[in-house]
Parts: sequence; C-alpha cells; structure tokens
Amino acid sequence: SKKYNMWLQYQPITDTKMIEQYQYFFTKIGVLSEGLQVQAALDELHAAVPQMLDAKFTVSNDALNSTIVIGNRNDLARFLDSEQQAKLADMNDEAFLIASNQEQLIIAGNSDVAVLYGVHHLLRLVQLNEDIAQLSVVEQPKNQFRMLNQWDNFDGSIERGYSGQSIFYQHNQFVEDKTRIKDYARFLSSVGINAISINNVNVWEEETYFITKKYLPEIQEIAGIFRVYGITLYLSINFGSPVTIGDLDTADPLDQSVQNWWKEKAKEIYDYIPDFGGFVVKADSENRPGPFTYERDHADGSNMLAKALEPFQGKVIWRCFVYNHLQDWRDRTTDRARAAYDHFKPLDGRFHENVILQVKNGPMDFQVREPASPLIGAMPNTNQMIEFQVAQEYTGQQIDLCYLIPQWKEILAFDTHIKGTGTTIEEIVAGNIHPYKYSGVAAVSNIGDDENWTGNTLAQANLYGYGRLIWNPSLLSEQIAEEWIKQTFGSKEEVLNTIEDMLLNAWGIYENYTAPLGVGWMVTPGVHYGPNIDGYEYSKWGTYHFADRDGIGVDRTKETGTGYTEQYQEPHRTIYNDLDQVPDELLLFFHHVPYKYTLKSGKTVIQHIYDAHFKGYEQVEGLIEQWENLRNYVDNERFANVQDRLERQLDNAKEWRDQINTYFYRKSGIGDQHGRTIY
Ligand code: BDP
Repeated sequence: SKKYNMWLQYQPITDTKMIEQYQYFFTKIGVLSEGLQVQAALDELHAAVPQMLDAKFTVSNDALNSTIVIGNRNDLARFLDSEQQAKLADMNDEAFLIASNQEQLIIAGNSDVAVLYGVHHLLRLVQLNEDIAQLSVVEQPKNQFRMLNQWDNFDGSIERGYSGQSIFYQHNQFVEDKTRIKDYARFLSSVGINAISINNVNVWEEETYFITKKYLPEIQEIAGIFRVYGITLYLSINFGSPVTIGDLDTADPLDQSVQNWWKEKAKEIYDYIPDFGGFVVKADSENRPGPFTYERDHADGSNMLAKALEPFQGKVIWRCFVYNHLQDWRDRTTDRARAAYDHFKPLDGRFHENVILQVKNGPMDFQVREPASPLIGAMPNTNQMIEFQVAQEYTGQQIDLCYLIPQWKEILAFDTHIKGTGTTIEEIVAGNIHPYKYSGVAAVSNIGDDENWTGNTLAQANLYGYGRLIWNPSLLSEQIAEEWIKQTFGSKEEVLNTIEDMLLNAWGIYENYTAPLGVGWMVTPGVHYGPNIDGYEYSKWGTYHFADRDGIGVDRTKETGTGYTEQYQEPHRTIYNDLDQVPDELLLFFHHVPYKYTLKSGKTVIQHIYDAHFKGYEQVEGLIEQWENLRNYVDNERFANVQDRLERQLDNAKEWRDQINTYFYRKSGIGDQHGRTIY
C-alpha cells in the first residue's frame, strides 16, 4: 500500500518528456559483479522499473551491449576512464560513480554496497523525474557510521515507540515472518544507513540472553537480512551479564574471570555472525549496571569489552547519557546539563581504539530546543559519534507534526571552536578534526509495526531525512523535504508546496506552543506528551525551570549559577554566560530572569510566552487548513491519517497554550498586553 511503501513508491512515471529516455535506459541491464548487495540492487530494479515504466528489462553480463551497467570498481574497471578511476580511488569504500551519455549509463561502486547506493541514487533521480542521459555523479557518505538504534523490547513493546509494536519481536519471541525486517532494511539502505542495533539500550532480563545460544541463531538470521543491504548488526548488552547469565559473582571489568568471560562470549557471537558489529552499552545510567559498582570508571568498563571484541574487529559503542537521576531538587548546585562532560572529558585518551563514545546532541535529553552538547569534540583522543532522536519523544510523539531536519542541521552546523573557527560538529563527527579511527552519527529510530511504519505518515520524512542528511550534511532541509515529498506523494506543485511549507514550519510551531525559550521539561512525567509545568519541578531527575513569582530559568552562568557555560570554548562561553549576548531561544536554558526581562526581540519574557502560545495554536489551525486543501491530491488513507493526527495536535496545542499561559499569568500576575483570554 502507499502508506507502507514510504518513499519507495515507484509510481508510474507520467512526465512525457522523460518517459522515453527512461524506457530506453531501463531495457538491458548488465551486471558485472556478483556480491550480495549487487544482487539486492538488481532486486530493487526489478521491483521498481516495471511499476514506474510499465516495462521489463533483460539482465546479462554483456556490458558492451547494455544500456545500464552496474558493478563494483574492480569488475567494471574496463569501462571506466582514467579520470573516473582516479576519482573513485580517491574516495571511501562506500563511494559510487554514475556516468551516462545518450547510449549508456554506468554505475560503479567502490564496493558492492556502494553499487546498491548508486542504484538507489539512480532510482531516486527517476522518481524525481530528473534527466539521466548526461550524468556525472560521484558521491561518498560524509560520515563513516550511519546508525540507527532500535529501542525495541523482546515483549514487542518499544521504549518511546509511537508507531505500534516492534517489527522484530512479539511476546518474547522473534517474529516469524521477517518481511518487514527485510523491507525496513531496504528503506534504510536506500538512504545509506549502514549500522543498526536491534534491541533497547535498556537491556532488561530476557534480552540479556540475546548473546547466548538461546537466541543467537535467530539473531544470526536477522543479521543475514541486514547484511544483504550493507547494514551491520549490533546488540545492546547488559554490563552485568557475567553475573546475570554467567555464573560469576562479579562484573568487575578489571577482574580476570570477567575479562575471560567476555572474550569467550565474543568468540561465541562471532561464530554465529562473523561480521557482527559489536555492542551498544548504556552503563551506570538510569539504573543500568556499570563499572561504578566496582569503583571502576567508564574507560575501564568499555576497554574491557573492547579488548574482547578486538580480535574480531568489533566495536564498543558506549553511551554518554550518564547523570545522577536521583538528585535532590533542593540542591541547586548540581546540574544535569554538566553531567556528560564532567563524567567523560577527564577520561580522554584512556579509551581503546575500538571504543566510540555516543553523545546525545544536547546536554539534557532531546528537548525541542537545547544548545549543542559541549562534550562533542572536547575529547580529541577519543572516538565519538553524535546521537539524535528520530523518534519524537519530546517533540510530539508522531501525533504532532515536527520535521526534525532543521534541528539536526543547526546542531551539526554549531561551530565548537575547539580547534579554531570551522571546527563544527559536522566536521568533528565526520572525523575531519580529530584523528578519530571511528566516528559518525547514530539515532533512535521512529518505526514500528503500524502499516505506515511511523504512526504519522509525515513522520516518515524524519527517517528519510536522517539518512540523507548524515550521508550528505550539506543538503538543505528544503531539499530533503522536496525529495521526500516528490517520492512519497508525487510532484504536483500544490502538494509539493503545501507539504514543504508544513514541514519546514513544524518545529517552530511545536516550540511555540510548548516550553518556552529553551527551558524544556514542562511535559507530563513518564509519558512525555502534553503539558505538566511542574511535573518534573520537584523530582529527582534534574530537570527544572525554577519558575517563581519573580522569574524563570536555570542559572548556568559561571558567577552565580552552575558554571555549565564553562564547558564551552570561546566565544560560546562568553556568549552563553552573558545575558546581553545569549540568543533568545536559549535564554532560559542559561539564565534565570524576571518575567519583565526584555528579549532581543523587544518583547518581555512574559509577553513572549503569551504571544508564542497563542500563535502556536493558531499555526496548528493553519496546518489543518493547509492539509485540507490537499484532500483531492492525496489518497484517502494517507489523507485521513494525517488529518486525524493534526486534529489531535490541535487538542494538544490547546492544552499547552492554556496551561502554560495560565500558569505564568498566575505566577507573575502580569496580564497579556493584547488582553486575550487567559484561563
Ligand atoms: C530518554 C528516554 C528513556 C531512555 C533514555 C536513554 O526517556 O526512555 O532510556 O533517554 O537514552 O530520552 O537511555
């Protein structure tokens, strides 16, 4: 169905200018390589071409007489001129080249999976109705690791999942029918994802056994499905495994028997899955076990696992989401925002070369607005990757529309100044600033077994955009939106313009009606949807806004606050620390100010709160109208799905608007300048 097929719709080409050209090229396909991923590329052509062109093609290894030739660089060598050879030789393993003239089109990859990427690139061009008769494309991914983390539990539930149940597990069993896993792999490879961890970072009881004979045969099968699409499989592990599933009484990383236990474990896993990626580890975080129990640190813990995986080229992806989740809210000196940096920065240089630290994009936890994490790039001698959240945990849970690409782009563009101007997060995680052996990007996935994968059909754009963006971070949010819309809904002007406008404004709209000016956390505790202004205010999680009768915001300055601003390089340290320089949208993240404090916009904080919340609600009404105009352009199912979500979003925006405005009116006693009704 259309909703199931996401951006690989392969709808019949109707552009009469292009159809002849496409029909010409897709008649004789020469396949010169035999690898698994080249076979997957051919399968994809078989799936796509008959639908798009109402035509069939022949397949042979007769390259000379083929209209399209695909293969890896070695097998295709004779067909590449020296310039093309040189170009490819200059690029990484996942690079491909597409070259065409009126007669023939060549796709050459630096590896088999690169051929698959090249074929997807071509199919994308066709879906976008582009001219393919004079192509000269060379592309390589900017990031080495392009990963997704599934937060799927063995019982079939998904931690922070908003699209149904797991496509991997049901009632503590692996799903029997693996079609969806295969299709997921197809979708992911079409946007260049090359790594996946398939179980929740919180590894509860039964999942701990994933690394045992009990489950490895099934995991081996899943690894095999992903392998065909060039995606390496990882597992989240429980640091306490030697105790939980072994017969040791300790998981102390410096204990010889523990080290041996993990070495044996690694051997066992690699017997089943020779190209197993490695472990994702959440340790000493939110009640998960870790090295702290044994008075060891994160370097001790991760290195021990790294040594076990090393003989097999495995990696340890160690998460930096570590903070005191049992803090006393009365203690105003501890600051959760400081935690990742405080824990990890002092350990720089002590990590094994196959350890990669995975750092969330902001210092707190995927709020609608946070500054970039100061830990990223701050450890020149330690591999790092950034972690985004495609799942809309705090950004509307795939009920509310929130196109996240602009948020991620802002983070990637952040210039840390760690090694002078131009040391952006984008370049750091691409491995261009520090001599990382491994680096890249990971993100929490947003899919489940809903027919449309993502609950809200428009949330498919975030998954698509995530892959595209981390392959090529210089793509604009607009470009990614356009590509996605055309492939998903077709190229009609009306559809394109409307959905693009909706997507590009969505993040700002969501921010308008939720927590203001970077303060975050005014969500319902636990579920994290809908407003509850004081829900987290007197709790142990370190998530406060400090609103009182005089003002609001968290003082993180050097002089009077938590000193968090000191974790940044100049000029950010000064900018964030200085009330006159801090950008409005982050004001309350860094400062506690009176309600009548005047923003750079010229408004007072309190008036900004009122205006933004009234506006945000109206903007959602606007989204509903925009979507309504597409009634005749979008198939009923997808139309109804989005319409329903937008109605629910409006209810949510209303709750937020009224609770936030009322709360701050009551706290401050200051009325709205425009005299609007505040309940
Ligand atoms: C938070 C989620 C929680 C996750 C945690 C994590 O609320 O469910 O387990 O992040 O990243 O955002 O480990």
